[in-house]
Amino acid sequence: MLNDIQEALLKGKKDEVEKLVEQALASGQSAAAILNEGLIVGMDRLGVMFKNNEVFIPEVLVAARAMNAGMAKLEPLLVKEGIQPKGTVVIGTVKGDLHDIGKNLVAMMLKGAGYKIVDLGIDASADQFVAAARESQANVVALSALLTTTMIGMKTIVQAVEASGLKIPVIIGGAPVTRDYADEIKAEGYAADAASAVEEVARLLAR
Ligand code: B1M
Repeated sequence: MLNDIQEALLKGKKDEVEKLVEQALASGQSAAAILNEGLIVGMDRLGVMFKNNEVFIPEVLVAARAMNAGMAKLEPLLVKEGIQPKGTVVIGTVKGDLHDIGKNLVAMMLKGAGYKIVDLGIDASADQFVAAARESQANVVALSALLTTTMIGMKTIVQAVEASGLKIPVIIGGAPVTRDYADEIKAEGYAADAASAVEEVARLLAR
């Protein structure tokens, strides 16, 4: 069934992905397995096809829409109810970057772990991050970038948070981002995937 989810995702069949996710849940599959072995593997396969010019942006967009629809079905199960927030995280995809699936996943996992999330969406500027962090009295600012061209902008945001006088850490992530790059731009936190992002935020707040 997880394979069927991958296939439906590759074809961008949103309604079918939603239906298959519901069926998988009803058959006892865990939300984590559906996410990791169904939706994410499907998206990885699509990434390879995109790279090999076997699919193009329109197909990737409809698959992304199907992925988000599937994730929305899983979200209530990944998010625990009635917990006092452990802290507030302002999250967004940085300026010039429109990729939001990974960022949404990180936001969802953090929500599930008990954090309040202020999501700035995509194409978010340094000013937006600083204003939202100030307004929400955030404990952490979290930046996502999927392009080598936009990850460079993370440095501006780290510097803007520092210059604003808000004494809160910045965590960065996304496919091209590395721990070395985080060190280079003086971002205190880095995570390679959504689960590690939860651990990293907890580490930053425990200091
Ligand atoms: Co784009 N794209 N894309 N794309 N796209 C990539 C990223 C690319 C690697 C494809 C390729 O060439 N193989 C390539 C980037 C090359 C590079 O710079 N190194 C690329 C390109 C080139 C482009 C365009 C420039 C294409 C064009 O127009 N010629 C263009 C740029 C648009 C822009 O942003 N300005 C573009 C456009 C798009 C779409 C809009 C069509 C679509 C995005 C739709 C959407 O997000 N709503 C899209 C997609 C879907 C992809 C691929 C296929 C899939 C990305 C994805 O969602 N992965 C991608 C290829 C690939 O990655 N295999 C590709 C699934 C997701 C769960 O993983 O986002 O990596 P990911 O998130 C992970 C981790 O990175 C991490 O945790 C997540 C879960 O484990 N993580 C964090 C992410 N953020 C984090 C933050 C953290 C911590 C961890 O802390 C805060």
